[in-house]
Amino acid sequence: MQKITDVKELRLLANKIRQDIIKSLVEAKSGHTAGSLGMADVLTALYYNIMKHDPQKPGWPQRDYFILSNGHICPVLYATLANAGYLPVDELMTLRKLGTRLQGHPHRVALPGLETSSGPLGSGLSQAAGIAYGLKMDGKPNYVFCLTGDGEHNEGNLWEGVMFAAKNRLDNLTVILDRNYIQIDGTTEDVMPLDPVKDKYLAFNWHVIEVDGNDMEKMISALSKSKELKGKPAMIIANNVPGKGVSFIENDYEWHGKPPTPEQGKIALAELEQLRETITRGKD
Ligand SMILES: Cc1ncc(C[n+]2csc(CCOP(=O)(O)OP(=O)(O)O)c2C)c(N)n1
Ligand SMILES: [Mg+2]
Repeated sequence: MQKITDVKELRLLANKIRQDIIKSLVEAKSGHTAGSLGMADVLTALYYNIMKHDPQKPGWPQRDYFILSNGHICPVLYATLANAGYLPVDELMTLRKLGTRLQGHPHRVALPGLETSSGPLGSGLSQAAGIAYGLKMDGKPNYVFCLTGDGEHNEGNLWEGVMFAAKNRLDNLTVILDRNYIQIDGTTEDVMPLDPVKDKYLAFNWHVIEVDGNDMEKMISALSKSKELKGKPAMIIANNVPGKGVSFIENDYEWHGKPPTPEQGKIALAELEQLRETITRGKD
């Protein structure tokens, strides 16, 4: 796919993806809003600038892999894949409906472009490490990206993947931590403190980069840098605002797993539209 380098264009795409997330969640009447909005910049950076992939050929052997381990935020993945051309944008309105390809948690065989099924937390990092290991065994240059949640780090089996990746020096793997400090029923630090997460990954023998996950320019440079790092897997701690772009959703764990009502959806879309105009005018 053609790489987009213009930061303004990328920010406008992330805004469009956020609007599509809101629309699909309002229509579905259920689903995960905060994490999806928070990760729109990261997925835009990956799919429009960083990864080698072809929406016309989802199984292209030379593609880079994206593994969504925190499967519940799939509305952002579906909206990104749709806007990139993997599926019609209109199909986003079928989210969570009976028989849809857009299941409430990603179902790999249902939709081209999905590399794994996810939803049960804790497995994606190991799956990504396994793919990266296999690619190395075959001497292939493909790169693997994996997104994980911070609440997801409460799953003990995730740390087995962290050790495996370090042991096998998987420098064809970048894991991004959706560091939004919320999870299903509270803040991460209340439920099960994760900090100092940077020190933890350094102690597990990973490269670590910390970045503002809502800053497109910085996110792209962190992702590009992580691909160049050698000898160890890379962790990017993407600090971000859950619900980013919609004032009444931001930084509130109550929005982890509920959709906007139609009225709230209208307000959310109006806010995002205003943001779009600000970006277009270059004032933000
Ligand atoms: C194995 C497993 N246990 C519990 C759940 C239920 N669950 C879904 S999301 C979630 C919280 C995850 O927190 P985080 O990864 O930080 O997601 P965020 O709230 O930031 O979107 C939990 C406990 C699950 N999906 N899988
Ligand atoms: Mg979280």
